[in-house]
Amino acid sequence: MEEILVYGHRNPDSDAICTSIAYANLRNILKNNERAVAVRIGELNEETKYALEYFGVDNIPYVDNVAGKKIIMIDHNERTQTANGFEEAKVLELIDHHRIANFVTAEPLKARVEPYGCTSTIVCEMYMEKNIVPSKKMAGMMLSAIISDTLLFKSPTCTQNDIKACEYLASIAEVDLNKYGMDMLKAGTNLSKKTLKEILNMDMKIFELAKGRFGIAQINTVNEKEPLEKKEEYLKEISAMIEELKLDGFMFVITNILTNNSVAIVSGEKVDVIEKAFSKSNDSIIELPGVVSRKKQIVPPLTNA
Ligand SMILES: [Mn+2]
Repeated sequence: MEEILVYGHRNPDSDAICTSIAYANLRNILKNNERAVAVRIGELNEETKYALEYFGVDNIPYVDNVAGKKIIMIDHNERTQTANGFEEAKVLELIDHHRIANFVTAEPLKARVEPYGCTSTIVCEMYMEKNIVPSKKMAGMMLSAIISDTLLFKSPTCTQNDIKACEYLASIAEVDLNKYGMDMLKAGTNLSKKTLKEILNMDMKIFELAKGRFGIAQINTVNEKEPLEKKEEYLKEISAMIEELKLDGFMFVITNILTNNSVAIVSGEKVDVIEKAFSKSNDSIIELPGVVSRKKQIVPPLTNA
């Protein structure tokens, strides 16, 4: 049987992983002449591990290169965020909730893009359109992705569709959204086993903007003082990444999931562009009060700057 790889972006988060699992499941329920296989192109973070363990879902295989494969892209479309060998793959479908940028395919494709808070909300609606009730496990995957991307509905990216889908999924999965959501988000703030370099790469995306190539990494925390105490060490690692990835600027955004404020450690030749987008840095630090969403509150001002 022909295999179709379903995968989310590099440095995968819960949306990239859990939505790939839920969508591969839906494809397999609907079609039987091909087999959709959810795969990942990076390591699971602690939050996603928590979600998979809680709902008893197996980890998915790691794939290094998608050349020659049929693929379905989830939760991303930018070239810098997708798999190696993308140019030699056949893109069947795209399901996403990000801006469209640097996305070129050789052939026509099916695309479903909505300005929702999470890709799983789109996939949940696809289940509903086909009159398929997701299993408890799949409902658990989708609601975990929605909680993660919307920070339990607190992100400005969150829409009524996300809340409605998440509440519907919680009724199937039989979880208390607030209790499970906080436990899952907190699991993601556990960085004790990680090196600084790993922390910076956990959720780092590269954006090609008019003014240059910017790396934006984001972590969730319940106490931003801890990472800020290691600022000088982080700046050293960031310099190495700027060199290695040929970046013009870098923002390391530390988001407090209890207060919903962020603070960023910034660096690079074009730090002035970052300052123009937000505010002057003080000793490589920019305060970002009320900012929790990279997609809606960081990338657009940086693009405009
Ligand atoms: Mn997402």
